[in-house]
Order: sequence, then C-alpha cells, then structure tokens
Amino acid sequence: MSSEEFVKVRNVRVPGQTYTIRGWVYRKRIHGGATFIVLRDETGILQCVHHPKLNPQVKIPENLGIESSVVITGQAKEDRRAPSGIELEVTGFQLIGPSHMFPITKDQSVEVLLDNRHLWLRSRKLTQIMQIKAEVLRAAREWFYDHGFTETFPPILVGSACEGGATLFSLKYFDRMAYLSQSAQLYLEALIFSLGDVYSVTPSFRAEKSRTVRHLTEYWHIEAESPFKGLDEIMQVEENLFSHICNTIAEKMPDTVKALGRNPDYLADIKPPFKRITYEEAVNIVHEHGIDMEFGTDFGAPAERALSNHFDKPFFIYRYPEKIKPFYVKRDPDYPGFVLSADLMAPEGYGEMTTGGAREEDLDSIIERIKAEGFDPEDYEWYLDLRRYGSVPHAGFGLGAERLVWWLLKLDHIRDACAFPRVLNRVTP
Ligand code: NSS
Repeated sequence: MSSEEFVKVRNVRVPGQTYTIRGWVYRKRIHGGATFIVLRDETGILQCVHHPKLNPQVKIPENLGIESSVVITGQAKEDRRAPSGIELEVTGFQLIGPSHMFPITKDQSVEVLLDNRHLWLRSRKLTQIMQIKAEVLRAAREWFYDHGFTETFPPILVGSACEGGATLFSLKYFDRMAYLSQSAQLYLEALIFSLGDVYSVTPSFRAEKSRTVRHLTEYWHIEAESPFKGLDEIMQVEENLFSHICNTIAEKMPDTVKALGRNPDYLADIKPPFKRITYEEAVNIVHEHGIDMEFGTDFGAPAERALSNHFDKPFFIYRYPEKIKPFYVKRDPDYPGFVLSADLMAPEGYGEMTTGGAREEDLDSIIERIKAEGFDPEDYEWYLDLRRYGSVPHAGFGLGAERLVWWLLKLDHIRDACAFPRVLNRVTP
C-alpha cells in the first residue's frame, strides 16, 4: 500500500465512503457481540465498530491491547452519538505492532505518569499541547522574519555566566570548566554589530533548586536583540511579538485551544499596546493586596501572583531597582538607583513571561558590576570588547517558550509544556 491510500482521522468525513487509517488503539470495548475501537492518530480520535455478523472475514484478536498499532479499513457512517458525528464500520483490520498491558491506566499518580512520560505523551492532552507549542514557535519565527530579524545560532556550551552564579550548571570541558548557557543574550549582543536585529531560539539551563510550578531546569528561550533601540522600543517589539503569537494560536488552532480549556476569543483579543506600570506602582499594588514586601527587593512568588491576578491582560513592569538586576542592565539616567529594564507579565496569576531592556554601555560600570556579582571580568573580555569597538545603544529580551504555553493554555504546571520535562528531581525519560 502506498501512503497516499491512507487517510488521517480528521479527514474521515463523508458518510458512505470507505477509508483506510493507520493509528493506535486508544480505547477498546466489546459490547453485544460487536468490538468498539477508538482509533487515534495525531489529528484526533475516531470510533470504529466491528460487527462480526456483517463482516465475518475480519478477525480482531480478542486480546488486542490498548496502544496496539493497527491499520483499519471501514465505511464511514453517520452516528450522532460519536464525538465527530462519524463512525467507521470495520471491513478490514491489520495488526502492525501489538501492545500488551500498556502501563498507563486510569487514575495514575503524577509520578507514575512522569516515569512513563515517553508513553503518556500519547494522551490527547499532551498531544494537543505539543501541537500548540510547535505553532507558538512557528508564529514567533514568522513574526521575526516579517520584521527583518535574522535568526542566529548562539552556543550552548559557554565560558561565563549571564544570569548569576546561583543557577549555573557547570561541567568539565577538557581541562577547564564550562557552563550550560542560561541565555544567549551576550552572544546576541555580539551579533547585532554585523547582522542588525537578531533573534535565537535555544535551550537555556537553570539549576533551579526549588520546586515550583513555573521553573524548569531546561527550557526553550526565545531571545532578541536590536541595535539602536531603547527600553520603549524593545517593549514594543515584545508586545507585538506576544500579541502575534496569541492571535495566531487563536486563529489557527481554535478547536485545540478550546479542547484544552482556554477561550480562543480571549487570545484573539490580546492587542498592543500593553499597560505599563513602574516597579514602584507594582509594589503599591502588592501592598494593597495585603502582602508584605520591602521596597527595593524582588517580587516573591506570592507578590508576583497577586500582581498578576490584579490584571486581566498582559502588562509590563518597568524601572526596577538596580540592585536586583544583572550587570548588563542599563542604569536610568533620570532615576538614579533604577534601571531601564522591563518584565512582560501574564495576567491570571501566571506572572513573568519575559525580561528585557536596554543594555549598559559604560565599560567601567559593567566591569564594576561583574565584580560585584562575584565574577572575574577576565572571563568577559570578549563581551567587554563590544563596548570598546563601535558600541551603540541597544536592547533585547528573553521569552520562555514553556512559560508562554503554560499561561496560553492555563496549564497547572509548566512541565506539561514540555514533552520531556527537566526539573529538580528528574532527568529521565
Ligand atoms: O533570566 S531571565 O529573566 N532573563 C534573561 O535570561 C535575559 N538574559 C534574556 C535576554 O534579555 N535576552 O529569563 C528570561 C525568561 C523569563 O522571563 C522566563 O520566561 C524564562 O526566561 N525563564 C524560565 N522558564 C522556565 N524555567 C526557568 N527556570 C526559567 N528561568 C527563566
């Protein structure tokens, strides 16, 4: 059989027509002498019924297990009880790969499901989340392409930290130490001098030692950097990109979005400009919600949740205190002690989606702040050269792809935005 003869579940539509489908047994039951098989492929599920009296030539093994791979031929019948309105009357059956005692049954614990992630990925929910994630990244690349950004490919093995020492994964690199990249930012900063507006989509690594619903140790990082842009301009890039992704998902995958419990109209309605509040205003909101927090410190999880719940659309928090931001962030000339940095926040309790802003141009200040973070400026020599040879004002940001999918689909835990999540206690499967 050539593959053109096979159809996908989604395309089984016309009553009376005969179709042949390759897929996996999602559910099976025997009732009143008939065998009911719900067949699954990447496009959906379809109920197939075998009546031995009508089609005695077809033999379905009695012990056919869940997740066996099969080829089923049958005639489409209208059936109002079936989820798609169509049922297939089986006239041909072929077993490709048997499956006995599939380890995932109803009501398994989260840990068992995570141990069997390689199999649990076949669930409808995870399938649909992965399809949305692919579209999120496609839409992101589309936006960058349409706006003149060049895709770049920064390294993952790096010699110096970008986001502080606390979350660095280090490894032996022949006879020296190296790290897994936390962010492509410093490399993107080098690439703007030749390529102008650039972006990258890379894995980033954070040795996050706490268990939370929003931290992974490995995640996909969408980052961009632009010469001759300041804080305002980079916030515009972020809100336009972010809106484009939300709108595209709503437009192209409304049924999947709905099936996962999010109203696509809400995502279609996300439009720039996003509301902007200062760090100071944000602290006041946190206090209004009765949460204790000292001015000048970073938002803890409860404060961030309260802030995020305060809004029903994405918003920015900007002008943070200098001492809670990394060495590369540009100081605000009009507000001593504060920096030209902004975080794009999702509403509904989800919180930070991006961090970005203008980059410090003053060489001495960067060196001093690298030292203050406990690092050796020697390890940043190449980065410091960028300030020595034709430096320009520039700005950029980083968006966590899984953070975005987590909020887009209102998932309980960020790990469900990953096929194979990496968290504190898990590197397998
Ligand atoms: O540490 S960030 O806040 N900022 C940076 O890495 C900058 N160097 C990016 C840049 O300007 N090019 O991380 C950026 C985003 C953050 O807002 C989250 O969306 C995501 O990366 N992020 C994470 N996602 C999942 N898990 C963890 N642990 C995580 N850490 C950051």
